[in-house]
Amino acid sequence: MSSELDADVDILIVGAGVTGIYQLYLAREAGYSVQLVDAGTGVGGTWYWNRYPGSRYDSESYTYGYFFSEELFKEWEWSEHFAGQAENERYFNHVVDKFGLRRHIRFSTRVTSAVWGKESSTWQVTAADGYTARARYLVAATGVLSAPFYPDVPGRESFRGESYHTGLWPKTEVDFKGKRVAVIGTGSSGVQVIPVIAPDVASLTVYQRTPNWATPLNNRPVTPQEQAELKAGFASIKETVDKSASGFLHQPSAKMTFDDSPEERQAFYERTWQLGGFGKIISNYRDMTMNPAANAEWSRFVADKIRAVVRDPATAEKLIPKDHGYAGKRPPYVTDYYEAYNRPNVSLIDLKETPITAVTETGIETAEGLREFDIIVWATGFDFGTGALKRIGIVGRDGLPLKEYWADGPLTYLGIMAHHFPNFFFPGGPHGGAGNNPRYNGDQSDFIAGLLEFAREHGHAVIEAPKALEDEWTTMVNEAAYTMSPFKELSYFFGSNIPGKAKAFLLNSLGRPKMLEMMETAAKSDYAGFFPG
Ligand code: N01
Repeated sequence: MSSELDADVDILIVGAGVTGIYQLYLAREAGYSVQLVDAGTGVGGTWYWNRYPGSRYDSESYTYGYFFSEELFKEWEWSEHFAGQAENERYFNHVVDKFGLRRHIRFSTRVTSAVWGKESSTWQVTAADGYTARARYLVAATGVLSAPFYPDVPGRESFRGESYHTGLWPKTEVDFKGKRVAVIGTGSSGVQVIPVIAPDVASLTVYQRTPNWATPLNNRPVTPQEQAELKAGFASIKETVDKSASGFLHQPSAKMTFDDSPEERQAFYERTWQLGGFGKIISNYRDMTMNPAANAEWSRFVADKIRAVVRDPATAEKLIPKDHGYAGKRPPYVTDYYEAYNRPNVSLIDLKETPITAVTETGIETAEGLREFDIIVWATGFDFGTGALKRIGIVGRDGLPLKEYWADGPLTYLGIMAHHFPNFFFPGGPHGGAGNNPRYNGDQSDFIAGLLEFAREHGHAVIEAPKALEDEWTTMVNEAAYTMSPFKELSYFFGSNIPGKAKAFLLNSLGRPKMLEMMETAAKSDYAGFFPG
């Protein structure tokens, strides 16, 4: 090791979330020297940072963990079908300890710059605390929902009470008992936190700009019989998620919306309502997301469910989305969310009617006046997809900053690599997945491991995504954004929630099988074009 450097390794991984941990495992198994760094003080990524009350999976727990070890799958018993943050964090700690990975991880290390050195063909990495490292390969497993977003509200910093962002929740417990609380934002985070804190607080004021189509998560404990079935079913569960378009266990329905009579449709919708999480999209009528008339039918059904729960009709109408149908934005899955609005201590402010004008020392001001609070919860989301990658100061070949290369939106090969950025990989980044993220991200990590192995065997020091392949993938995902994706341009999947951000699609809606097919094609061609010089 060089005397001036803290680490001089084959592979430096940034991020100790689900993807980074798996990439670390693969690197260590392949015999590379490897260092993983993370800004936090513990592992878990999303499940380390988002520790707000109510934070939990809305994908089935056993499909969201790892499948690389049958022993791990069988020994870890998820207590609920949709496990909570604390359990998810325990799981990642268990994985890291079981496979002896912790000693490769350096915490409290926030990377501030990573510069490609042409002469040495290595990355020079620097962190905020002065840490420096050199690595042949740099893997940014920094996640898509890891750069928290605060809206630019005048006076935000002046608030003298407690203030928290759901994505940067403190490790110490926040005491909501008897407090006057504001929650700003009703995305998946806001709608999880609201019903959990509502019974404790003196008052809860929800500031909603746009309502979302929240439907029941239908969570419940995993019974001992189900535990046994999960263990016995490892191979078939793995096969099902591997073959599914989005990496889930839910199976698509064979039917179209208008194949059924209105009565049959109502009965089908009621059955679909009982499914867990994303079952309401995947196992709905096949045309529910892409046929506007079909989408309107299901959206009407959901709107009626909201009206049936929320006792005040005016509040119910405010909670029903009017600017997009179901799945036009990423829908949240909830437990007792709409019920919370029936409590006398919960009120809803519609920001379309009365926008926030300022945050003051004591509260939040809208056109209707000032409301005073003890705690403000900012559930205002993230700079999705590219936010974290653009913040870590990556500078590629010829001094090109990634931020500049992606000014108009990401350009990627399979959501893994970018031309101009040799020996740099970002599994779990933009253009990678749309569905069960750990499955897609794991595929990307496997692809990277295969590519590195090939380069090692054949003596290639530099790997770079060919421009033609990057163009091909970027064009494909951008076209599929309009032909295969239910998400509309108002969704943060197009960057629309961040003022000034280029409007560009940040997911891959082509499906997991297509990505796997293209990976296989690259491997079969011996990664033709990937080794310049
Ligand atoms: O963020 P969001 P999130 N003034 O962007 C509002 C995953 N996740 O953290 O819609 C007032 O969805 C904004 O309003 P609008 C999941 O993928 C998963 O909730 O822009 N309000 C919106 O209501 C999810 O999709 C789970 O009009 C402002 C909210 O803030 C993703 O993370 C749980 C505002 C942001 O919603 C992000 O969810 C939680 C402003 N200036 C999260 N700016 C699981 O269940 C923004 N808002 C696994």
